[in-house]
Amino acid sequence: MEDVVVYGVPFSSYTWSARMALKEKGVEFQMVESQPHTQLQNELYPFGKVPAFRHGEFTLFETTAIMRYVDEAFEGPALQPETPAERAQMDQWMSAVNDVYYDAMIRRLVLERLAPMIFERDPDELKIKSALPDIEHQLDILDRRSSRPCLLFLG
Ligand SMILES: N[C@@H](CCC(=O)N[C@@H](CS)C(=O)NCC(=O)O)C(=O)O
Repeated sequence: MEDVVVYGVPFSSYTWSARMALKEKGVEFQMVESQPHTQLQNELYPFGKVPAFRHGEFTLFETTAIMRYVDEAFEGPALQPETPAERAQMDQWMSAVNDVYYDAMIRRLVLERLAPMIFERDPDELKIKSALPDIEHQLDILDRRSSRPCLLFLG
């Protein structure tokens, strides 16, 4: 098999998504630890974010593009639903996660809570506090739209 490589930060949620798609598909790959905005990452992803992906000579950035490519380019169990309606719902939720959920859950809560480790500064407690009602609302919507309830521990 040609080289399959994910370039990213192990704890990054988007890097996890790319790796999970490869794992679910049963594709062997190498994980190269690469921080955002380094020379390597800027070469692979014009805006320097993680993850980036390489399959032989072919490179990609943007997690949904990577996951869709992984599903369609390799043998293994299908990761996407078959019907147009179900695929559209998949796109709808991935887009909502990118556009809405990521900001509150990751930027304003998780990254802020991990600020001492990542940015070497104190967490911005006001930012975290402002994220909590938004997250509660977002998870409530997921609960109402999904057959699997979300567990919420915001206390
Ligand atoms: N739209 C991108 C978002 C990727 C992203 O935001 N990655 C974060 C880590 S989880 C990152 O690189 N952050 C650094 C930055 O935004 O400068 C994708 O879907 O791959």
